[in-house]
Amino acid sequence: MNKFLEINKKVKQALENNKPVIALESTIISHGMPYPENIRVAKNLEKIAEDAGVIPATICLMNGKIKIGLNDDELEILAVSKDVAKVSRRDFSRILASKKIGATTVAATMIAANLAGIKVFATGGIGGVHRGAKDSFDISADLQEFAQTPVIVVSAGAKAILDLPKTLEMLETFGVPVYGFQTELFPAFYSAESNLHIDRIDSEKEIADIYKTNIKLGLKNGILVANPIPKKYEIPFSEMDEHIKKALERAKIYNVTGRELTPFLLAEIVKITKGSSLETNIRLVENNVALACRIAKKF
Ligand code: PSU
Ligand code: MN
Repeated sequence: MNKFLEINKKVKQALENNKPVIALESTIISHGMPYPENIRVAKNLEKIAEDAGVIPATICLMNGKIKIGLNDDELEILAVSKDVAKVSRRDFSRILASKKIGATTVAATMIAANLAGIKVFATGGIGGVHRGAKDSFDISADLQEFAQTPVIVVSAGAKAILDLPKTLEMLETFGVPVYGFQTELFPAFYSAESNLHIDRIDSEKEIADIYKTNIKLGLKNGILVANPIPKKYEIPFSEMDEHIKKALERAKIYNVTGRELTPFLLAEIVKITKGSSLETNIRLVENNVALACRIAKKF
């Protein structure tokens, strides 16, 4: 076992006894949602998993360790502290070596989950190719991670603030399978569908079977399961697009780039929609956790 790993008792026991476990990320807590909703969501996601008979493992970096499975105090620190680094692949060792607190993005959570032997991970939406990337070159490290780390990630597609066609193209280039769960249209985070076609899969078992085949073949890539938000909670794409454009303009005015951009856009959209995007964001993550639990049980 990797010497940096600190797996809590419940998760360790579950892994040793082949009981289902899912990973959860912490950037969504520290940088993706405002306080106090973030802590409420973090705890509720764990409860959804527990109620489904699955052990949740929220992941972060703390005291020079990769923590797999957090207690209430640790979740609280991530939710409240202003001093939490956003950790993607490139930041991983810096934050460990300096013993700072780091919230893990999709990329970093995949690395940690894979080290711990956790196969399924639920999040909101993955990072991807930003709009305007042909000038800014801003492409999330999440995409590269999928090319090299064998974890199943359940997500409501990619965040609608992104360039979705280019995000799918990039995933294809990296050899990353994207499966629509009971849909052939790529979900657009706040909206249940975009007009982009992906391969459809109808059962949790098929996803587990594909993962197992992939591993037997010696392939190292992850798998993206795109799970649409239930229609009754969605904000239609046409409506959302207006808000996103406004948020993007503000990012330009304030010259927000790099790792600050995604958290800035999410927070602006919450302001512009007077909180309704946050409500939608919460619903879709809950929905993803529920599906991740059902997939984890197929192993
Ligand atoms: N999805 C959300 N909220 C978030 C994120 C995703 O609903 O905060 C985070 C994830 O941790 C994802 C990260 O990995 O945003 C992508 O950031 P960037 O574009 O800087 O790579
Ligand atoms: Mn970026």
